[in-house]
Amino acid sequence: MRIVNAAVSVCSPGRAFVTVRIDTDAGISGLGDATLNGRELAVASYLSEHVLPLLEGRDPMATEALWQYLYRGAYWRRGPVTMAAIGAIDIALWDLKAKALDVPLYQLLGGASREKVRVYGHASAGDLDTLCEAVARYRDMGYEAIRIQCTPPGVEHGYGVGKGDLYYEPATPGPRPAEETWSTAHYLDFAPRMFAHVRDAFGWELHLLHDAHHRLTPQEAAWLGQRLEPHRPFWLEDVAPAELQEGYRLIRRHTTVPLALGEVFNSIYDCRLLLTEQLIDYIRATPSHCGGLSHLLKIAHLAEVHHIRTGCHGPTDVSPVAMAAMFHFDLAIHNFGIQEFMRHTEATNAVFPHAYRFEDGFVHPGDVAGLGVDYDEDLARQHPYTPAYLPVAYLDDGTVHNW
Ligand code: EZ4
Ligand code: CO
Repeated sequence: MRIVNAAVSVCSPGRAFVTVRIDTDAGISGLGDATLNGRELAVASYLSEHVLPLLEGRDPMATEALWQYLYRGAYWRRGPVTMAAIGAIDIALWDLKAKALDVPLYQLLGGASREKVRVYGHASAGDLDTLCEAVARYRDMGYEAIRIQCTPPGVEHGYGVGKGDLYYEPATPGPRPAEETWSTAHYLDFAPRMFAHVRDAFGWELHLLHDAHHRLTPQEAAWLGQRLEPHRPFWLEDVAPAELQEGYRLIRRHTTVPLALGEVFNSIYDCRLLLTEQLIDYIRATPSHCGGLSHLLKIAHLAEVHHIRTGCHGPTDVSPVAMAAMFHFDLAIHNFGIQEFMRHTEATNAVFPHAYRFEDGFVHPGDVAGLGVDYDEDLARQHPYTPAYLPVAYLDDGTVHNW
């Protein structure tokens, strides 16, 4: 079997997605997701100008060799654009390989290690009572694990607060990023009260998660972690930026709160120290942003050696193609922890019909050969690309902060 064609396309059924399709002379095709929120055209161009023309005539079953060729062969290593592009090719090749062997992809990753994949949903609101209503709505849908985000009083924009009921999308359409203001002091005052309020309302029946979205220093993160311990969060996510991995030693020394990190990581080198020193509990790296399944498997195996579990990033800015890749991965690896599962809109699901299904707080990837996802290209063409950006955050004195 040989690759005869490879193409990338960008569509916006409500939000932008970058999709790769690889075709073979055997008539089998594979799909990959190259979406990088707010930087879609950079990845599409890297793919169409520099990667896709190299694939013709190659053996699509040689997933590892092709990965190494694209990674080492570029000379310029790592980085979000490059690794999202390599990730999309790799996912498409695994899809192809599983279709060629006529098995659901998880069978090639070790087979099922569990019956189903536990997922968490996103409850958010502008005040605590509405937040409890949102938590109850997710609980009633069957979610056993729920991320809670609420706008702190005195803060103009809390991170992670959606506009609608069930859909959360942080990017806003337009030629420039939206601007938001942030106050760490108000947030630190409020976050423990938010947890206390939700625990009072729901007791211990639910796993509660929370995302600080890179806004604290390690010392502030340690302070917050201590105060959340009595409420036993499932995890506290992205409490501080991790360019300085050693910074997490400080957080770790001061709190037992479980830490999750890594949704912006694009290679194993972003988390090597975090894993080998057991500085985190859950690794958030995700296949489409982190070099595909081939690379993510290496991260998961290194994590397993150090008693760290996975918690793949699964936001709405990852298409159903990469979501399916995660569900197959989650079902197969031993050290799976939990899977983020935000809900795509009906418009998105129509463009990417898929076999994975949600039931009572869990997802199963389905038993269709390959990933179990299709791409309706005619429908996609009816949703042309619309530029959208993630917001930029400022402190109240105008200093640029981490969004
Ligand atoms: O803000 O994917 O845990 N999930 C998140 C996400 C990110 C977006 C950025 O594009 O933090 O919602
Ligand atoms: Co996050």
